[in-house]
Parts: sequence; structure tokens; C-alpha cells
Amino acid sequence: MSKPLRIGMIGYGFMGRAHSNAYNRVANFFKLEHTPVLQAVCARDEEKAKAFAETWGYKSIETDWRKLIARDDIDAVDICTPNNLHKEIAIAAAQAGKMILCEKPLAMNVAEGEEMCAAVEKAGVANIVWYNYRRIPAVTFAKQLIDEGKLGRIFHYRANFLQDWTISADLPQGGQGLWRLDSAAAGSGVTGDLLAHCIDTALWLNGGISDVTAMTETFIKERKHTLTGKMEKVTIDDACSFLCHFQNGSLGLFESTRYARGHKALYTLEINGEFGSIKWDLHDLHRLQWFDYRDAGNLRGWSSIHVTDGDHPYMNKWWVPGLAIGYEHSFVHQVADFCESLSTGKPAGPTFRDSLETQKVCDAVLKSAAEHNWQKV
Ligand code: 4PW
Repeated sequence: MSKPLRIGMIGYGFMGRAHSNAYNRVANFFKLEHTPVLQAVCARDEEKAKAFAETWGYKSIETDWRKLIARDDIDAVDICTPNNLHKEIAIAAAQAGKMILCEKPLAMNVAEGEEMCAAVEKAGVANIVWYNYRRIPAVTFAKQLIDEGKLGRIFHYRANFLQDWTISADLPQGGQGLWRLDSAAAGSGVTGDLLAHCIDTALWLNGGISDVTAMTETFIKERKHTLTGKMEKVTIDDACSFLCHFQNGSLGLFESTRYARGHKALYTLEINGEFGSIKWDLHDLHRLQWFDYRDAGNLRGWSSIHVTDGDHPYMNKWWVPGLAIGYEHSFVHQVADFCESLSTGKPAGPTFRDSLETQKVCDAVLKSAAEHNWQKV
């Protein structure tokens, strides 16, 4: 007998759609004891909330997130707001005894993240952060290979996240859809928005980072602000690169920008180990490139594994072997794992506490870039 997990969604943008789609799909493909029910969506604008509720199947709407959190018929709060609201909502939700699924990055900074961790841990509520790329089957498969020791000792971890959507100086900052350009709402630019994904995956695949040295650049110094209508200083990082040491002795190299013409969402990673290497690219998300030095010399070379077989992570839940799934399925997998964790009692990562580690790296990266030095994490 399925137990409803009544979701109260706060926010209705791009991520609101990605999460709602996942809640709607998951029970069709995964056998779960707890299954999401779209109970309410909250947006300040009543008409927008109604339209969103109708499109995605939410049973009701709210225009004040505090009212949504106070409702007895909500079990879990999904925070899809700009980053500057994560902390206040998460703490209030935890105090109301709600489970929380929070968009990434966890918080504006480490201090906020620590308060959020303390709140969910004190309340004892299940919590997770939407770092969805961990749950692309090829990335999850990479984790299995690394944990089985297939790469041996790791020497290098390399990741990029490249986009090009903010190159125009005419693009305003702030407001609906553009809050990612306003540091008052986002906390940072590409560091919290894009590199945070790379860091989450890296910590998961390769363990902790001990220190970093970074550089950032803001290419367009002033943009019109949507809310004030005036030209205002841009204080987000448009690009960020950093070097780091991992605790396992390997070296890391990370780059992210929104000024790489031609790239829309090029997330790539490469790991070089003692026995082999792996490469992955979001644009070809099923493909895991694999090199094994232990293969016979005359057969040694890069092979390309299409991670769509029945014994690859998550794939037996979908179609027949060989058929592809996509970006949106990583969110479905996250919901499935979260629901499963409610049955097993074993938390699904990344929890708030796990994501605080990503936040620590982001803060150290930004501090290092500002001070032009190495920073311990
Ligand atoms: O979280 C990220 C977003 O803010 C996403 O994974 C990609 O970059 C797509 O949009 C932005």
C-alpha cells in the first residue's frame, strides 16, 4: 500500500518544472512505498501559481510560503526559490517538522549552510539537495568503478562547466529568470551556480578537497537592474577557475564560465588513475569513455561504454537495454532515491550536511580569488 509524500513546492521557475516533472513520473517507473503527491505550489503571483498548478497537477496553491509550511497536509517542502531565500524557508520548514528538498547551492555561504544543517538535524527531518548530475547513470556508474578500485590510485580530477548565455551586455540583472546575475539573490555567479555541481560530483567521486587557489572575472562590469531600472555594478563572478589538492593526494583543475561561445551546458569531467582513466560529457550523457592500462598492449585504447544496459545504474527501471534517457531523468532518480531512503532510513545524498562541504569549497574558492592566495577548505 503506497504512502503519500505530500509535496509543497515553493517557486515555479525552471527548477520547479524539473522537480514537478520528476514527482509526476517517478511512481510510473519505480516501485516505491512512499510516492509523491503534488499537494500545493506557492508563488507570490496568484495567477502564475494557478497556471503552474494547472500545468503540473498541483491540487492547491498558496501565495505566502509561511502558510504553505504551516499546512498539516504537507509532508515535504521543496525549495525552488532564488538562493537568498533558501535559509529562511529551510529553517522554518524544519521547525515545522517538514522534510526538505532544497535546490542547489545549499545556501548563500557557509555560515547560512551551517544554520540550515543545525535546523534539520535538530528537527530530525529528512533532507536532500538537488545536485542532480550524480544521478545520471554514466556518472553513477563512474562512482561504482572508482569504488571498486578499477582506476587504482587517483592522480588527477578535471572538470569544466561552460555556458555562453550572459555574453550580451544588454542582458539585465535581477528579477524573474535573471536573478542568477544578481549577487544579492544568487550569492555568487558561476561558482555557486555551475562549479557547485562539479564540486559536488568531485567530492562524491574523489573525496574531500583540502585547499584551493582560484581566479574569477566579471567581464561585464555594469548591467541594468530589472528591479531598480538603473545601471548597477555587477558583483557576480562571470568566470571562475581553480586548482586544488584532494585529501587523497590527487590534483584538481576546475573551470566554469558563462562566456564560452558555442557552449550551452558543457559539463565535462575526466579522472586519471593508476590503472585507467574515465571521461564524461553532459552533451553525450550516456557515454562513459574508459581506458584500462591493464588491457593487452595491442588492444589497449579508449573505449566508449554506452551506459544503457539493464545492469547499469537506474537503467532497468526505464525501457529496454540500449534505449536512452535524458537530463530530466536525473531528477526522477533523485526523487526515487529520496523516497527509498524514507523506507530504508538510510539518508539519500547529498544531504544538507554533505552539501555544506560543497559550500565550504565554494566559499574558499571565492576568498582565494579575492585575496589571490591559497585557501584551506
Ligand atoms: O543548476 C544549473 C543551472 O542553474 C544547471 O544544472 C545548468 O546551469 C542549467 O541551468 C543552470
